Amino acid sequence: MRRAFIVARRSKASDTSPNPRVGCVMVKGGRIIAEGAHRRFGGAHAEPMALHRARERARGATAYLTMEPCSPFKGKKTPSCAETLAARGIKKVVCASLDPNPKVAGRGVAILRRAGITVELAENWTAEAEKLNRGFFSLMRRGRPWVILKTALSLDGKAASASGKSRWVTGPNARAEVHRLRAQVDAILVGAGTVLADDPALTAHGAGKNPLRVVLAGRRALPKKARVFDSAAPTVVYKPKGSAGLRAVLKELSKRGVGTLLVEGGPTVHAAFLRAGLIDEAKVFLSPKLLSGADDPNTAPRLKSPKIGVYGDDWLIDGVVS
Ligand code: AOF
Ligand code: ZN
Repeated sequence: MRRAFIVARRSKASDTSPNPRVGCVMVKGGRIIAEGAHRRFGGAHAEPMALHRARERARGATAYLTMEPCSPFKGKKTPSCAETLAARGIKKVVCASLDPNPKVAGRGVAILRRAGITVELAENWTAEAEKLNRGFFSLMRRGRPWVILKTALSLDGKAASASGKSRWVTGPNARAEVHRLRAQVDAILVGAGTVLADDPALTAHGAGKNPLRVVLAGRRALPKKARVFDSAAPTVVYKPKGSAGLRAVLKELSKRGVGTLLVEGGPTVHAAFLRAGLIDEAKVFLSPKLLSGADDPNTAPRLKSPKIGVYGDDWLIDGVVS
């Protein structure tokens, strides 16, 4: 099963989205005979990819799957994997999770069992299977994306200098990680305040596919020349009212197939999402700078070679200021 997850992770979440990443490893006589992964949305599923490589050796083999094989349903783009596995003489199937898609949800397992195949649910792998496809599980179970709050703060908790400058709080390595993060999510959201103050491009800057860009409009007009409106990726603008409005935005994004959403801020937008209970995960970048009272983040005082101490769930970050 560990191998099936490695194989699944070779696909990029942004390539299969809103479909899940799935890995399949076929074993016979204690040896791996074939592997396969779902590579892109609308393309072959993990199971036929592995079956193709296994050829006639598939008969009598055990298939390890990160998710239950699919059953037939209306509007499907590919043949049903449960039926295909049965037709090819697979003897046993071990899956890390069921398929949360209500159109499948156990029907795949039922098809296998009816065909006389032994099916095992590897419960110790289920949490890992959900982690592999946060967006897909969230869309299928809650009808809304998995929402990640991202922020970059100075050590004294500021997102910008006293004069309002936010370029740059964190260094180039942290920023490169943000670009990689953007390439992994389906959409990225900011408030109008961030567009007006920072004029961010909100692209992956070459780290991968650019996500859909989402701007929450306020009272102030958004400049047509803002970088978020360039041709690098599509951009949508919403004007939500209150937490019901935010939920409606998430519903709209789900309909567009957005499984994972990165909320980059600013603080007003973060607060609104948090108040509405709509944040699932947070990524907080901390810089060793002290921005309180600083005009320019690039010349602000900072800790030199800081040490981190861990006290329960708290940290002490200690260093000489230079
Ligand atoms: C599998 N193996 O590798 C994946 C599965 O439109 P389709 O035919 O691509 O079907 C999409 C659905 O299939 C998707 O919503 C999910 O329920 C399941 N994904 N199933 O057996 C795979 N990617
Ligand atoms: Zn399938």
